[in-house]
Amino acid sequence: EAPFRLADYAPPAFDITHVDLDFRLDRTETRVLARLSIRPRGTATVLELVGDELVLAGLSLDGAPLAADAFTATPSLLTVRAVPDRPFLLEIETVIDPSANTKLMGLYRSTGAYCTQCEAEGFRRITYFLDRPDVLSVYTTRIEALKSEAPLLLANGNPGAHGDIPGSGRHFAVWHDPFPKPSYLFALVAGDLGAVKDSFTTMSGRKVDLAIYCEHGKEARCLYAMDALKRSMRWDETAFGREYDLDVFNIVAVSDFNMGAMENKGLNIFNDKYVLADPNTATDVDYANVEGVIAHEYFHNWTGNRITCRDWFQLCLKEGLTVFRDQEFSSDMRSRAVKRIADVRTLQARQFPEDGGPLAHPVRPEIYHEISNFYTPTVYEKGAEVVRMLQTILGEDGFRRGMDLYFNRHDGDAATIEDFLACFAEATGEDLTQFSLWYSQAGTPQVAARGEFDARHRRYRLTLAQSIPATPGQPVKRPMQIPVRFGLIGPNGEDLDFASVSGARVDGDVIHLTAASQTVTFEGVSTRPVPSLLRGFSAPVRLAIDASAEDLLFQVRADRDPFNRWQAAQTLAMRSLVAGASATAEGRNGAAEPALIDALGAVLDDEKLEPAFRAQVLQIPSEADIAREIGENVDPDAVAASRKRLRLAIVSSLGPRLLAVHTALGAEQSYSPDAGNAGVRALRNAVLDLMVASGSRAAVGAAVWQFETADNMTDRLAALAALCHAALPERLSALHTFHEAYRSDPLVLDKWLTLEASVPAPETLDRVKALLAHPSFAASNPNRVRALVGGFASLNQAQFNRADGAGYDFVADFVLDLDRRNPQTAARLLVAFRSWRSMEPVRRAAAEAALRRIASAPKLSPDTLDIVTRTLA
Ligand code: HT7
Ligand code: ZN
Repeated sequence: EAPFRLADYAPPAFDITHVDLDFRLDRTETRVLARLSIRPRGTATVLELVGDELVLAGLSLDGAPLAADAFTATPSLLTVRAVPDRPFLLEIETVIDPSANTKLMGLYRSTGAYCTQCEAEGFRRITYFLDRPDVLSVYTTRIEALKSEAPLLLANGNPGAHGDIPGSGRHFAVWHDPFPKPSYLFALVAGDLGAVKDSFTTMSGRKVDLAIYCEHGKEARCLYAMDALKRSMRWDETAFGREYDLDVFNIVAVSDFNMGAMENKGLNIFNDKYVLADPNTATDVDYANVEGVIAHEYFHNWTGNRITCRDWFQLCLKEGLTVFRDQEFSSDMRSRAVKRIADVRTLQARQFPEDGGPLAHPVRPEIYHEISNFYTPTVYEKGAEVVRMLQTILGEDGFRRGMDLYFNRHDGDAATIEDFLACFAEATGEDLTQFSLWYSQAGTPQVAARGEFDARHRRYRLTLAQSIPATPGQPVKRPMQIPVRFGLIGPNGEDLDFASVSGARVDGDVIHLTAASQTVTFEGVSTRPVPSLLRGFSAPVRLAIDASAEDLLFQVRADRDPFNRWQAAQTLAMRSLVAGASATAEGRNGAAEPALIDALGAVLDDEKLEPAFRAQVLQIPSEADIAREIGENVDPDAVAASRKRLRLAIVSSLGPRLLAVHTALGAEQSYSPDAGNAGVRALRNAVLDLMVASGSRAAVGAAVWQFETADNMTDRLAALAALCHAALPERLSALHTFHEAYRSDPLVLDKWLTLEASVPAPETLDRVKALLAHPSFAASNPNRVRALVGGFASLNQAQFNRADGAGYDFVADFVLDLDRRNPQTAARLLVAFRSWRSMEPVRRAAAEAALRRIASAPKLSPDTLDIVTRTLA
């Protein structure tokens, strides 16, 4: 199939101003009557509407059935010849089978209900349409269903008429959405669901009815999500001046969902994992995720729905911006520093490997084969970083002025990145030409920094050089505008003043690096500074700086930027870990860097620091982080050994202090998911994890005791995870107990599946294979698949990357099997292979063989074919 290219964009030849949908729901034979009010934009006389696995049951134009020679219909295309050159009404009847829809795109059944997923190209599985985001229509939806089966009938917009259909046992409801929207935002839900209801009064005094629907019996687990929704609605008013616009806002939680959630206008549909939370079943991280995803989908109402994307190349216009907005929301709700560290960890763990591997693509891609493979960390997380840089460059006020102009100017539009940037340029006078390269150049820039202090002239010179690696289709890169937030730290920990600066534009504490190399000269610097660069991670780059261990330790103790305190500790740890991995590979024993132990000890003991921050510092880089840093010829066994050894060294040096912190934090008040309370648990559990890793009997006993007596899922799971991560025999009965306790709660069992899959032991692969046949696993459910197979491939580095290739073969076989039923989820699993070229030769060959086997399999879906082809390229 030919790819889609941004350069080929052409506006649609027709508008569809109104869409009137009539659904007669049936589990296997749902009839959809679509009345489309179509208006030609130009002179085209042939109308082509796309479909996907559709069956056409009727077609008429302006009330008259079309003759057989006036159209052709295949499951994927309806062509109507000789349409009028004036507005006309096309009526299309299609028949679909929701129960057979295992792709979970279009209309399908989950949680005993009918539900839909239309982004990106699911609407074409409901009716033939101009299924592209620049066709905006006003929708009216009538739903008819058996009342006993589906007492609840929901669609986008505001509720209209509803009633019984006498003598049939059926009823109907009509919904009208006055805001023109693209088809990907269409949604319908029908079923028998429980609900929690509330209301919200907007800043202009309008009352909005709120409801969250879920499986009966789980209503109490929706209360936190409801609270998060109301806080999100208020926050968007205060932070961005954005008010909600319909009379109702509904959320439905379903258990079969390909992604996290979907922002359908007025009717968000969620993976239940991001709605349901109570202390016994959800961890603190789950609570934070629920809050973040509820906010994210709600914020899409303005950034995505009121202003949508012109085409799918512009996906980051709504996703990067909305991730930025949800990150800001969570920062305001919780600790800003800790949230930033968590977000950067995610970016580095997910986006950096993508940007450095065969699947690298620009934040705004310019070519794609299968759009559903572009819901990536680059589009989302790097997209958010680009918006954050814009804010750093323009300042908070300038950024807000640009956003206001964007909302005012483009409300109701299907917009582009150019439209977006033009608003900021106009509102602030800033030239964003060079900045816009962040949208078109893939690859993580490397910034090398070198400082030189001239005591005699009280001068500090900082040389910054950027280089951007080649990525697929982009061999050569141009220098970008990189905002480097900085401070020059003096001996007492305060930032030093300077009299003047030259060599780069410097606004306050931001250096604008714009050339390949620039030397910034600070005059009037009283003493040798320790440079603190990229504060708050002001740009998504890799910083290479030849800082001494002493300077890094000083930064951990004294930097006034908490992010860089954390970063300095990570850098110290990473140096030890990388050195340790090469030592292991060469048959030597590496030693822990003493400065690292000092740094961790200093943070551990510093009670002025928030516990959640101290917990982040204690979490040294993961095996995947270390492998990424090593970059080539990686031996995952050596990496695992190095990490294990360093953790043992930390415990052997800091043991009594770790124990003291654990004991001091022990007496906790009753469970509350708020950030402060969660932070205490995070620190205590980070300490426990380290102590258990040492294998000390007392620590293992403490973990078992915590597992057995905890009154909340966070502490219970953390104790179990510590036993699993250390592959201790005590894990076996604890895992069994855990499964027995939660056997009827699939979301909790996902945690169990992931822990089973993450045990770093050779027998894990056989256990994972056996679990595929366990009654608690279902290959039809994406959450179960991601928990077990995804958990194995992404969290168990040494076992997935086994030297005998059995880990690769297992995942490849699973992907091939799943691909026949749910190609999107299969393709996403396959992404686990993205760093195969960085492995040592034996593993590299085994991974390549598994990938080639997939590539040559017959009847691969376009999704999996696209990922495997690019991964091998
Ligand atoms: N905008 C949503 C995207 C989405 C999606 C994409 C492809 C296949 C299934 C999907 N479900 C949801 C998610 C978001 O809010 O970013
Ligand atoms: Zn989104």
